[in-house]
This record gives sequence, C-alpha cells and structure tokens, in this order.
Amino acid sequence: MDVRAAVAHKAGAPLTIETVQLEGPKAFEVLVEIKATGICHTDAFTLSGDDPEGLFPAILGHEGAGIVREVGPGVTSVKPGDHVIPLYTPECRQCEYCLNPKTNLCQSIRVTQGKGLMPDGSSRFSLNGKPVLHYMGTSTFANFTVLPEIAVAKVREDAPFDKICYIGCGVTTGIGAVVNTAKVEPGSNVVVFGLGGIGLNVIQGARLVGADKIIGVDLNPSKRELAESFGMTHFVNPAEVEGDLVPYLVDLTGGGADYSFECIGNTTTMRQALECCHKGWGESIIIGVAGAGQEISTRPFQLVTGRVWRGSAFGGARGRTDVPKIVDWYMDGKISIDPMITHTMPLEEINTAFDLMHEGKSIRSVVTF
Ligand code: NAD
Ligand code: DAO
Ligand code: ZN
Repeated sequence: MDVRAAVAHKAGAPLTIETVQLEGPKAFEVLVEIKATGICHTDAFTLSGDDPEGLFPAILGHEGAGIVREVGPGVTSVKPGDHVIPLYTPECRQCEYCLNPKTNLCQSIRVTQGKGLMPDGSSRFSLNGKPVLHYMGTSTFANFTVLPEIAVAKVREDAPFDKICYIGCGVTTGIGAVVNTAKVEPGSNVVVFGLGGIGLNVIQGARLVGADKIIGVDLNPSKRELAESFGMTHFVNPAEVEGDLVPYLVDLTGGGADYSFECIGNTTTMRQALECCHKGWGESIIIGVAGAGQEISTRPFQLVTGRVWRGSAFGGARGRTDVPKIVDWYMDGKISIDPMITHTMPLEEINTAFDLMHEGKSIRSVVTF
C-alpha cells in the first residue's frame, strides 16, 4: 500500500514528505494506522548523525499511538480495531531478559531492530523499489507502519491519540525512572537535571510518589514555570550560581540528593548529577543519551563512599504490561500530559517540530494524521 511518511534520507538534512510503499504484516506482525506521533529529542539525535546506531534512509519516530488495521498469521494478542501504542522496547515475555525481573530490556528482536529491519531481516518500507529502513522498530513518522506483535501495547479506546502518544516514550521514561528504576521513597529529596520532555515527567513522577524537595536544574529559565506546575519546588539555573554547582546543590538538599536524574545527555551534567548525591546512599540515574564515543568520569571514591550510578531505558517499563496502566493514570487524572504538548501540526510541518526543539521553544510537538 502507499503511505505518507517523513523520510530521513541522510544525517543532517531535513525530513522529506513522500509517498512510500508499505508491505502488509507477515507472521506475528501487525499493521497499525498511526493517528499521532510525538517528536522526541532522540529522533533529533539520530537525524543529527550523532547516534552511533543511526542508519539511513529511514522512517524515524518512536512516540506514536494508533489503531490496528490488519494482523498477520499467528497474531493472538491484538485484533483489527484495537488501539495501541508502539513499543521501541518490546516485551516478548519469553526471552531470558523478559523472564528476569531485574530488567525491561527484552532482547528477542534486538539484533534486527538495531539494523532497522523487521525480525525476518527485511524492511516493509520501500521507495522506488529500494528498501527504506525502520527506526527503533516503530517508524511512527508515517500514517501506517508495521510492527511485531510483541512491540504494541493495547490501550483503552477512550484515550485521545494526540496525548497518549507521549506515553510511547517521554512520559513513561520520566515517570518510570522514578517509580521503577530508582523506586523513590516518599519524603526523598530529588534533583532533576534538564527540564525538557523527559525531565518534566521525572518531576511529576517524583511528586506522584511523595518526594519532598524536587529541585530542577536547567540553563533555560523559560522552563521554570511549567516545571513548577508539575511539582518542582526549587529552580536552579547553573549560569546564575556563584561558584561550583555541586556544593550548591549539596547545600540546598541538606547534605546531598537522595536521588538525582540526568535528563540532558551531557557527560558533564552526568558527573554533577552523581556528585550532588548524598554520601552513603544517594543514587543518580542517567536517562540522557550522550553522543557517540563520549565517556563519563568521576573519582572512584564517589562510589566507594556510597553514591550509586545507574541508568534507565524506557523508564524500566515493560511496555505491554505497564503502558496500559500509565494510560489509565492519565485518564484518571493521576498524571498530567496536556500542558506538555506545546505544539500540534500536520506531517507536512514536521521539520518545524525539530526547529522548535532546537530553539528550546517546545516541550513536545505532536504530529496528527
Ligand atoms: P530536551 O531537549 O527537551 O530537554 C533537555 C533540557 O536540558 C532542556 O530544557 C535544556 O535547556 C536543558 N539543558 C541542556 N544543556 C544543559 C546544561 N548543560 N545544564 C542544564 N540544563 C541543560 O530533551 P528531552 O526530550 O527531555 O530528552 C532528554 C534526554 O533524554 C535526551 O538525551 C534523550 O535522548 C534522552 N532520552 C532517553 C530515554 C531513555 O529511555 N533513557 C528516552 C527518551 C529520551
Ligand atoms: O536492548 O540493547 C538494547 C537497547 C535498548 C534500547 C533502549 C533505548 C533507550 C534509550 C534511547 C532513547 C529512546 C527514545
Ligand atoms: Zn523478551
């Protein structure tokens, strides 16, 4: 079938809106009509060329929501008409990783997904007879996409696509890092580096679990107001701090953060996030993705004296199990999404979403089809 897609032909170039061909679902695959997709920093990271796994030409996008239109042979968990959120971290419930409660990193289709291919080793997208690659197993910058059955979460049908698409990455990544990865306790002091689409969700996750001080760190003062509305209690602009940021944060938290979260992807702030943690027990969670080849460093004595460095992918969430619950939280008013969706646009204007992100003017832009 013909589908409308934003194609990334090469790193550093704008996406081009084109009609591409999409083959139907094969065994254990589903065809999904994408109704809305968010544009995340990670799409920009891949498009920039900094992503070591970035491959071209490809159809980017990993933060979508839509409706199953067709299922391939063997599919049992969803049917045409079901509303779904694509999962860049699938959940097969059978692999060694899915069977280990310590991780959410299902590996059953990891090798082909990393090559931009479906599990049978081929692409379903093509342009003028030449393959166009999938991205993160999701490729939501198209009005139709094909996914493995294990890479869709079935969600309730009364939830609005243009809001719940954000649960496909940013919301789950931020809230999940607090709830699943760090397991932040009520009364904790939390420091969040970066108040973008991920950091704001860390903040609302911290408020949800009853954190005490929730300190946001960002160079852009325009992020302050929205962050406060999501529960930030103190704002720190590093550019306005006299002297070193780390001792300033240690002082503000009364000895160091119980938990810190790095939501920028900068190795300098990763170090600051670790070192502002409380001696003896403070834990720092890296969420941000740094550029290819970059390395983190600290003095090992920081770890010897009880600080812990950890990472979190997709908020430690198991998508098919946890994502429908997060949609319920949104529909029940337990979490908020709408104010973070600052811009909505048609596919034809998707490059504007990248411009707004780079200019620091948006939290989330959403393309609706
Ligand atoms: P974003 O661009 O919306 O937000 C980043 C924020 O950091 C901005 O508000 C910016 O002003 C601020 N900032 C930049 N440099 C700073 C500095 N030196 N000091 C203080 N503040 C600074 O990005 P986002 O969409 O929130 O994504 C954040 C990171 O999370 C990215 O690296 C993204 O790739 C990553 N990410 C990780 C996962 C995961 O599962 N681990 C999932 C999604 C995104
Ligand atoms: O299992 O090796 C693996 C890869 C898991 C991918 C997790 C991706 C999380 C970070 C990228 C940001 C996604 C938007
Ligand atoms: Zn698995």
